[in-house]
Amino acid sequence: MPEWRCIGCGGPLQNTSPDAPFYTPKSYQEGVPIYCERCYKIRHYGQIKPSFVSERVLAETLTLVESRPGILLWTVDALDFYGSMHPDLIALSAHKRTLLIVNKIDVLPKSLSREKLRQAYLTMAHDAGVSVEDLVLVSALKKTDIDTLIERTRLLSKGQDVTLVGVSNVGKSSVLNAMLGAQQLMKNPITTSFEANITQGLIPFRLKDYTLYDTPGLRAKHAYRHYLSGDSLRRIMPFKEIKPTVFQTVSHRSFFLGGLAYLSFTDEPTGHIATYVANTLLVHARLDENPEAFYDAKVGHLLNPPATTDPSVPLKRTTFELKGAAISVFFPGLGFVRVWGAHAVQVATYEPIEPILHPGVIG
Ligand SMILES: Nc1nc2c(ncn2[C@@H]2O[C@H](COP(=O)(O)OP(=O)(O)OP(=O)(O)O)[C@@H](O)[C@H]2O)c(=O)[nH]1
Ligand SMILES: [Mg+2]
Repeated sequence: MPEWRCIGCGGPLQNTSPDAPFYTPKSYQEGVPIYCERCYKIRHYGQIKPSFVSERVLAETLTLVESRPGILLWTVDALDFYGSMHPDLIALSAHKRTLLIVNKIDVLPKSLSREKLRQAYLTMAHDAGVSVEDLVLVSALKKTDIDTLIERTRLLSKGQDVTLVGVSNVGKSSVLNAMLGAQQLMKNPITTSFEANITQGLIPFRLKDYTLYDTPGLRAKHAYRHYLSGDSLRRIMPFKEIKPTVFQTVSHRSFFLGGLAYLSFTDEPTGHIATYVANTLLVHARLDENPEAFYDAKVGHLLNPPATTDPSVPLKRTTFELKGAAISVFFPGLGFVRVWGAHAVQVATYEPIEPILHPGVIG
């Protein structure tokens, strides 16, 4: 029997041990696509079972992709560019032709100009050390610009293999489903979910001009999404267009992104900010230059997520000198806060998470 893999997640199917990974009660039939039980439960009941993919399997997948000729479609999340970065992919992009897909463009405010966004992402990619030959803004959810993506992919691949890569949850499988759907080939064959680590192995699709592969997402331990699941994860994920919250003054104030991070300003009579995070992540503003005690008392309750049941992760503080510039503070996994006219800000984040200062995508 040739290699028998689940069409939804790419895991190696077996029909002998119901409690072992990638079980199906069905039998092998040549050319018949079959889903493992885990995929079946995600697709029909939204029940998420743990991932079976180890760091070793992820590393082996990358080594395989690196060793074969072909191009990369590196998919990143439009709101979460820095949470979508990964050192192994930055290194891979240096010697593989790479088309950067900025997905989930539907969650950014519609008022932002496409051309300015394109330039801003090219600058962010360049500054992060990513080598890209081309960049396409898409929404797999709304099927925006999927035809453009298909055409650019065809031009860049010249018949060679095409592999979707990226950290978990950026929408690689959704992009692949959208590409297949736009060519009337198959309707959503690959399993997707708002939870992380859904795809479990390489999933090949032989198309007219090239073979297109989905891959398991790499783990982004430098981003909030890695530390949350269930309802808490759902609260930080934007499912529709975000409405920025504007605060006209920052003077002596602290701003809490749920209970996950905060920004604190001293005397800044001219400063103001706008927060670009999921609408469901409530931003709490407080006239208080010393937010630590308030945070400690309210985290998990008024300031949530995290829920009280989530693992507790200590915070660290970083101070940025802003000198009045218009700049964005990025919180990998959450989004960003645009700051205008402030001279300094103290930022508290989960300890493994590095806040990043960059001009970003807002003018
Ligand atoms: N708003 C929005 N959500 C999207 C879009 N594309 C994907 N999503 C959502 O993002 C989540 C993750 O999508 P997947 O396609 O499973 O992501 P993945 O990168 O394949 O994840 P892994 O298989 O775990 O690596 C799901 O909830 C999708 O519905 C998009 O264009 N816009
Ligand atoms: Mg996937």
